[in-house]
Amino acid sequence: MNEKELSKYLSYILRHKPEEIGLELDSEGWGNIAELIKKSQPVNHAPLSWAAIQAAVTNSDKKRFQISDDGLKIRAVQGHSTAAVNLSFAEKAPPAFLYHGTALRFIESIKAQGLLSQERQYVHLTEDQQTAESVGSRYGKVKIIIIDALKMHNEGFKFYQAENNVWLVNSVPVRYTDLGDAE
Ligand code: HQG
Repeated sequence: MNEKELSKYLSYILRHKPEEIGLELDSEGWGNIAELIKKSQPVNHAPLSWAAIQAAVTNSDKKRFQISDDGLKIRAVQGHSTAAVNLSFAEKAPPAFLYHGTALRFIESIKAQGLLSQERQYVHLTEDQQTAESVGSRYGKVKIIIIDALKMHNEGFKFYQAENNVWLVNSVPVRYTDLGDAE
């Protein structure tokens, strides 16, 4: 596995399917690295190395992963869909506006339902339009949605920020977006 493949593999196991290799994650998302290496071996013919894992963590463009202070455990800092994990994010007031990049073809549905977390635990938002652009373009022709985040927060919605600065919220009603009021 090259570094990109390893990063995708780590995302898959640590965010979505730890059970696929029988890896136990605690509620904060931590899994034991030695166990991850051992249990990955049947899936990945060449054994993963500590150094490769460390490099994938350090070089992750979005800082997706974290290694524990004692060096023994690893977790994804956001993006989970697995019910085994429930990270205890601290609530935080967001900036005035946040961005969400999506595909143009999802817009009608988003206008009808607002932004929903879909398979993941939260809707992911960013302060950075460039990031929103690249996130949205994974699914097709991109559309950037502007979210009136501080207003939402002031009206009672809880916002969280992951270690890698991604903003998280349970859902975004369409009235807080620049898509119009229809709900
Ligand atoms: C869309 C990446 C129809 C939503 C990024 C998105 C992010 C709706 C898709 C992280 C909808 C879900 C997450 C509705 C939302 N109707 N479509 N009502 N509400 N959607 O991948 O935000 O590279 O689960 O717009 O950096 O794209 O993986 O979420 O297009 O932080 O580390 O449903 O993934 O990080 O897609 O991306 P996703 P996302 P990584």
